[in-house]
Amino acid sequence: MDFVRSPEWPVVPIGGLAGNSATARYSTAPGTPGAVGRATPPPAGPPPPYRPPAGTGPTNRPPAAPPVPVKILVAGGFGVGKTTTVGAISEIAPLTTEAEMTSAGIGVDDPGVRSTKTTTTVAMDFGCVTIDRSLKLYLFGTPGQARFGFMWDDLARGALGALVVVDSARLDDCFPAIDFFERAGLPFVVGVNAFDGRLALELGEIRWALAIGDHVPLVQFDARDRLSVRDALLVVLDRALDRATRDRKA
Ligand SMILES: Nc1nc2c(ncn2[C@@H]2O[C@H](COP(=O)(O)OP(=O)(O)OP(=O)(O)O)[C@@H](O)[C@H]2O)c(=O)[nH]1
Ligand SMILES: [Mg+2]
Repeated sequence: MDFVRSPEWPVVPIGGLAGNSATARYSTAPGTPGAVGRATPPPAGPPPPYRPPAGTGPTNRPPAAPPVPVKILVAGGFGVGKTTTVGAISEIAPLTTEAEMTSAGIGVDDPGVRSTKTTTTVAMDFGCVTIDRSLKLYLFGTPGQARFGFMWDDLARGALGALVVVDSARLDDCFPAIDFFERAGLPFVVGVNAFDGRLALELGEIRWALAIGDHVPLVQFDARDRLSVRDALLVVLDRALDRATRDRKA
């Protein structure tokens, strides 16, 4: 019978026979002291008390406080991008209440000629986003049509501020939202949703047309872009904190 050898088992180990010696493998020659057993005898006396590795044991620090919840409204006229705004930033799957738009809405609900919109919010949108360890925003999107206006009072309860989303091509649709927050005395920021990255008017013209005071921030943002929405919400937060600080001083 012929001698058969598996190709993956070389006859001579890699590095030659010397490479397979105890010295090469364990760095000690066979028979030398220390090759077997303990190199140094244990110290006399009882073993030291157990200490967990640094950073793993219990600490005296109090447990971290949960982030402060802040309620923010995302409001505005019909089809301006409120649901899109909440969905773009929410860290949870947003709660939406979208219903199919039917022919009954033709002539009543006008989302603009460019819109491919097929659904509309019939109650509210809900999402949340953690700003940092101390602050978490809870976002409530309002319905857009005037006939759902009665819900705004309830949605606004407890809110610290609002982002009023505006379509620059349909400015008149956002007047009720601006009136609402001015009357409610709630800090708000006007966010012009740049549909397709373009505004129909300059920001200065929009401010003039909406007749909002200089104290009301007016920002351009993209409702589909998370970072853009985040920046707009930070302006709302800034304004809300500003108001809260002033109220506390007064
Ligand atoms: N091209 C473009 N489309 C957008 C933008 N924002 C929203 N849309 C689209 O515009 C339509 C309206 O968006 P929604 O977020 O449903 O608007 P809404 O304000 O919640 O509408 P209602 O709740 O019905 O009042 C949807 O088809 C979106 O996909 C945008 O910035 N650019
Ligand atoms: Mg909506």
